Amino acid sequence: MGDSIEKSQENQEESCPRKKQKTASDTNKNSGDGSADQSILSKFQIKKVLRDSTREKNIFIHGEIDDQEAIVILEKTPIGQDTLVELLKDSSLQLKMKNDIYSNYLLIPPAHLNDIKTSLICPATQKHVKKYQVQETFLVEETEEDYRSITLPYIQSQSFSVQWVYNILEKKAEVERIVFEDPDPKTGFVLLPDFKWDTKQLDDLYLIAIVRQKDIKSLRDLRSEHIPLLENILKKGQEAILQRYSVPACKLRIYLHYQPSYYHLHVHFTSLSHDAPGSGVERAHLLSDVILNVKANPTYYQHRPLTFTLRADDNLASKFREAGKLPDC
Ligand code: M7G
Repeated sequence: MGDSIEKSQENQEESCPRKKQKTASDTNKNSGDGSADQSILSKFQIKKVLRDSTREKNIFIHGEIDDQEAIVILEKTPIGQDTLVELLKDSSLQLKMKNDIYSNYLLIPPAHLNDIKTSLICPATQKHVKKYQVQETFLVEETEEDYRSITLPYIQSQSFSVQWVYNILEKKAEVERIVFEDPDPKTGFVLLPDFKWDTKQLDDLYLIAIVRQKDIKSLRDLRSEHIPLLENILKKGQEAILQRYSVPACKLRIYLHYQPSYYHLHVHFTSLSHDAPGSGVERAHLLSDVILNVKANPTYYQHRPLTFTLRADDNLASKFREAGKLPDC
């Protein structure tokens, strides 16, 4: 790990260029040369910092662009091992303190080694603002009956739009980022870098496999008929990542979220060495375990209580509270 993608991908750069993605928003319309995209953040009016982390070196900001709600996420990128020689040689150094054998410096790298991964959601909904705001969370256990009477009606009325998913499946967006696709309508999927990964280094490798079938909302819908689909994603996803990035299956964490944010079945592929958000036991379900569970019991995920976290301000939390499911929270 620590290798740059450019190194392991020298011959594939043509088929997978790292272009900035256009959004459907008028605000982000671009003249074709990317100039509108380049200046878009200068119009961003900051309203509130939703979250920041000195440890993760990121900040989530809520604001407006041309009267449209927007969220900007800034994140310092990891230091790639292959840039070290240049970084140490070509940066300027300012001494901050020295005491005996100990000294602190501020290193100012050349601009191209000092980039900040930047994500923009525009127009953003209130639900996006909530998603990124720091909030108290608590565990909830959802029974089969809770799913039917609380969660399902909630999903049907309030979940995030999955238009971005359809854009990928219909080749209207991120076409050049596709790493692998299987066109089979039943067992097929599209594998591509996740929104959270800038694809510059393998340390934080993060891809998602989006299934072609449109009617599988989440883990809860998985039954024995989906085993060929799940096995196909596991096998071909691993093979494609090995081929493209030279990362073997034993270095990958492959899982589904429950609850997901987007109710169109997708599988997360992250580097085992990357502490990816949402990879904890309260949300991540290993795909290999899911396959075994469904094989052992075809309706395992329909009947089994599932535990996950909810945020205090989440509308789903209010529904569980109203149903008397969160007596102490
Ligand atoms: P999730 O489990 O539904 O929710 O995962 P989470 O976002 O709370 O983890 C959806 C995954 O899709 C996340 O890892 C997102 O970063 C990723 N994602 C979301 N959007 C809107 C996009 C997108 O437009 N393109 C790509 N490539 N990935 C996305």
